[in-house]
Amino acid sequence: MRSMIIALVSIVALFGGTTFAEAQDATTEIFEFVDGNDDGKVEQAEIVHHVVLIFIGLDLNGDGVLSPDELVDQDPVAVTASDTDGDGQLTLEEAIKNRLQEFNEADADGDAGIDLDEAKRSEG
Ligand SMILES: [Ca+2]
Ligand SMILES: [Ca+2]
Ligand SMILES: [Ca+2]
Repeated sequence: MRSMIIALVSIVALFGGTTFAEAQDATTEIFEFVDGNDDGKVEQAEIVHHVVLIFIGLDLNGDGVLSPDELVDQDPVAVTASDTDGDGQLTLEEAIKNRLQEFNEADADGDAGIDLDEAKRSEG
């Protein structure tokens, strides 16, 4: 099971051109980056917001689907995990669904937000 913070790391890595290893050393910065309204929690809306932005950025031909050639730079394990219908392509729905699933797994106290403690705990 991949953790929430891995999801956040891959999100930020896409944006910043940071390598995966570099990003993993910076849990707090990543957290603050994704926490768009600075309330100390990452909410579902903030996750969806980032997924949509990333999706648009990756969908080079603008057909609303991420095809294998648009996913070459992504972690293949993450891509496979997100590709629920196994057709080798990612729809926005698949991308969001997978992130929200990770969100729910990381949200230990069920308050619909991931605080920094939960993010760090989900790392292990
Ligand atoms: Ca927030
Ligand atoms: Ca596409
Ligand atoms: Ca698919």
